[in-house]
Amino acid sequence: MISIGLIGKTNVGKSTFFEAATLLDVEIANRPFVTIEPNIGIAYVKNRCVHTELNVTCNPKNSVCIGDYRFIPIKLIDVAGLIPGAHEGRGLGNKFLDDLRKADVLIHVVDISGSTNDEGLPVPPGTRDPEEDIKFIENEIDEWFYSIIIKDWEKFSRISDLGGKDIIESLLSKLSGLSINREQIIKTLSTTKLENLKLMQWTKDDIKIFSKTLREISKPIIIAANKIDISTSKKNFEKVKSKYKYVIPTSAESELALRKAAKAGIIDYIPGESHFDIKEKIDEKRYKALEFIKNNILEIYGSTGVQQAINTAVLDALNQIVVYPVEDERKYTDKNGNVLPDAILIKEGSTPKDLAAQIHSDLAKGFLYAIDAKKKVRIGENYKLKNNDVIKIVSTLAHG
Ligand SMILES: Nc1nc2c(ncn2[C@@H]2O[C@H](COP(=O)(O)OP(=O)(O)O)[C@@H](O)[C@H]2O)c(=O)[nH]1
Ligand SMILES: [Mg+2]
Repeated sequence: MISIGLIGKTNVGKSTFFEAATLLDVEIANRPFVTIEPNIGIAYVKNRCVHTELNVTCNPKNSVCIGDYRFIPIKLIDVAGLIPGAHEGRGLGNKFLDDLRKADVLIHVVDISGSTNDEGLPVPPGTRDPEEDIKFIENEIDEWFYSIIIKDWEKFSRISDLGGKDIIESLLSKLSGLSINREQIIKTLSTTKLENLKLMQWTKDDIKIFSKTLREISKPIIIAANKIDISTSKKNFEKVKSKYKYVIPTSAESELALRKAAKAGIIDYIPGESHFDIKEKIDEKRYKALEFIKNNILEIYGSTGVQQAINTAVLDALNQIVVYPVEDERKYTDKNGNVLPDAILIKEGSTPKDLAAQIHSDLAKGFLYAIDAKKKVRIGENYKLKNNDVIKIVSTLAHG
């Protein structure tokens, strides 16, 4: 399952973001996981459910359907607050870095209002330049990557080169604890043009550039410009948004308030939407709080941004699409008759065989061909899956 690490210094709203994103008042039928640690929870990618196209009613199993949207579980890790020097073990540095290893993508929660100083203490809004936080966190993570890669480099490179080993294989095993795959190493080597050099020939600068590029490729950072509801935020957000690839304005506190109100039955609200409806008579104070969110966040930014940050992390930065495997291509069901039971996140550019492998290794081993259930045609081995494809896999080895 895809893991997102929530990073940032103290007091920026990481735990609020975590609580909001993991609060979904529904049960998933076959949840194949339990919460192991308090800082790990299940959040969801939101994608228009293919049932809306096929005019059927779905019976989700591995995900949930709310209105027109499928919510697909991913792991969210609330990483311990970071302070400068964490890569050298300062503060909760080591715990922080352990949590980070498991993440495929990072959401950096920034207090964009500038009301938290470098040590994570409250200061008047507008005092702190949030861009400093963006730079410092990026630098901490890059330094950490570099420290892992440079460690024992001389010995490592000698053993690899003199042993005639493939440099991709060597790097892959050196970096095995960091959730890094072969493809990311290959991409990093070609981006940095180091692919034809022996490891022993790499200079310190080569290693530095390799580390930084690998970090960018293997753990991209989405910036959640949080506390966007505070008046000093807009100016800071405008300044930062053009400088970084992914910057999403968020109000974690507002998203938490809306999800709690929805859970209590006070409003109708689908996470990530630009509107909500008040269902029952509420007191003046509550009404004002909801009006504030409507006028100052939803109507200006289109949503509270929490769902959008997660979607951007998974669908844009990690390039995932959603595909629905089925056993019966006419009824779009599994073998128990559940319509569109599973929504699978898979990398864009994947083939039906990749999909089979992701579901079960046996299914891939015995792979014969696949059927596009929407068009009722056979698709070849080189077919590139598209978002919201419904696919039947025909294999000599069944699974389950
Ligand atoms: N105004 C505003 N305050 C927020 C927002 N998100 C979190 N906070 C507040 O910021 C403080 C720190 O939040 P917390 O989630 O504990 O931060 P963490 O230390 O990064 O986990 C708390 O008082 C939150 O209520 C937001 O979107 N807007
Ligand atoms: Mg916290």
